[in-house]
Amino acid sequence: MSTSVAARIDEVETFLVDVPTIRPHRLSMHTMNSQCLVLVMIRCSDGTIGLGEGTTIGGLSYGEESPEGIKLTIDTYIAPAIVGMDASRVAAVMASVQRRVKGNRFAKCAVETALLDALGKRLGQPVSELLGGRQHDTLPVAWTLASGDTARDIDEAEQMLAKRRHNIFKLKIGLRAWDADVAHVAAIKKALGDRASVRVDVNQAWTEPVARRGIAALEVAGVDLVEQPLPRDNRLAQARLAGRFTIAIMADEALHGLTDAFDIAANGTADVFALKIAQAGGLFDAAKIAAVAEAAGIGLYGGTMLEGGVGTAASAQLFSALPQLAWGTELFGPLLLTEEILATPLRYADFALQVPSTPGIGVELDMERVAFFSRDRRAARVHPVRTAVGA
Ligand code: MUC
Ligand code: MG
Repeated sequence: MSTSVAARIDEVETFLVDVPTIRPHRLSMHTMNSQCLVLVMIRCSDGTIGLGEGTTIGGLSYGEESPEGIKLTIDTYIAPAIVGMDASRVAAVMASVQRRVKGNRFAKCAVETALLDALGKRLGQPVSELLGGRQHDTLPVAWTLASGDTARDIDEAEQMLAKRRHNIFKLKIGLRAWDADVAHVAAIKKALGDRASVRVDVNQAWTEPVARRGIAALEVAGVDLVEQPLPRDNRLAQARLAGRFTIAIMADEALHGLTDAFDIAANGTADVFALKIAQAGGLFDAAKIAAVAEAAGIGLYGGTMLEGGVGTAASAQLFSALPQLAWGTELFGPLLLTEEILATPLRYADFALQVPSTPGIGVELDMERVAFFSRDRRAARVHPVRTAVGA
C-alpha cells in the first residue's frame, strides 16, 4: 500500500461563537436568548479548509454535550489523534475517532462535517454528491413559533405566510399546563386554517396520562404531528401513544443514533424520525438512520439543533441526497439569529431552502464576524477594561 498521501490533516481549530436570537425562543426545558455555535475548521496540507459545526441548545439542558464540552472534546481528544492522517479517508478517520472517543456525537459530527467539506472542495463536488447524489435542489422549511404569546405567534406566522417563507409551523409546548398549551395551539391553528400545517413539539415534557388527554385534544384541533411527547426513556409508553392515535408521533430526543433508530423501528415507538446530523453523530450515521426509517416505513423530517449556516448547510447536503422527506425540514436555524456569519447567506424563498451547490457543504464563513462574536475574542476585549477598572 502506498504511504504517499495527497492531503494530510494539518490543523484542527474550534470556535465558540455566541449570537443573539431575534426573540426569546421558549422550549419546555430552556428559553434561548442567544445561541452558542460550535464551529470547527480543519486545515489540510493541500490548502483545503473544511468547515464543521456541532451546536446544541441551552447549554446542558437539552442534551448531554455542552458547547464547552464539545470544544474540549475536539481540542483535547480528537484533534491530536487525527492530525497527520489522510484527510480524504473520511470514514477511516472517523472510525479511528470512534475507537478513541465514546459518545460525544455532536463533537464527532462537527469533525466529520469539516472533513467532508474539505473532501468535497478537493474533488470539486458538493457533499450531496459524496453521499450518493442530490435528489432535491430545494427543501421545504418549517418555522418554529416559540414566543410563548398566542397573538404574537399568530402575527409571526402571518408574516411568514405573506413573505412566502414558511407555511409549516412547529409550536413549542410543554412549559405550561397541558390544557393552556392546547388552547394556545388550537387558537393558532384556527387562525391559520388550511393555509398552514401546524405541529407541536413537547420536548419530553408530558407524562403518559397527560399525553393521552393532550394528544386527543390536539387531534380535534387539526394538528398534524406531535413531536417527542414523553421523556426519551419512556419508549413503551410512547409506543402505546403511537398505537392509540391517528395523529403522527415523532421521535426526536429519543433518537440519538443508529441503535435508537433500530429500537424505535422495532418497537413502534414513533411514526416519524426527526433526523438530525448532530444527534446521529454525523452525516454518515444520519444516512444510515434514514435507511432504517425507509426499511421500517417510518416517515422522515429533516431536523435541526438550531445550528447556524455551517451545520444547516451540512444538513441540507445530506437531506438533499435522501429519496424522500415526507415531513419536510426545519432548517431555519440561521434565520433565528440576529447576525449572519456566512460570507454569503443561505437562500430561503417560496417556503424552501435552496441547497447550496458549490463544492463541499457550499458555504464560507465571514471570518471577521466569526472573530467578532467568538467567545475568546470577546473575553480578550473585556479583560483589559476590567484590569483598568481594578487598577
Ligand atoms: C427540537 O427539539 O426540535 C428544533 C427547532 C426548534 O425550534 O427547536 C429545535 C429543537
Ligand atoms: Mg424536537
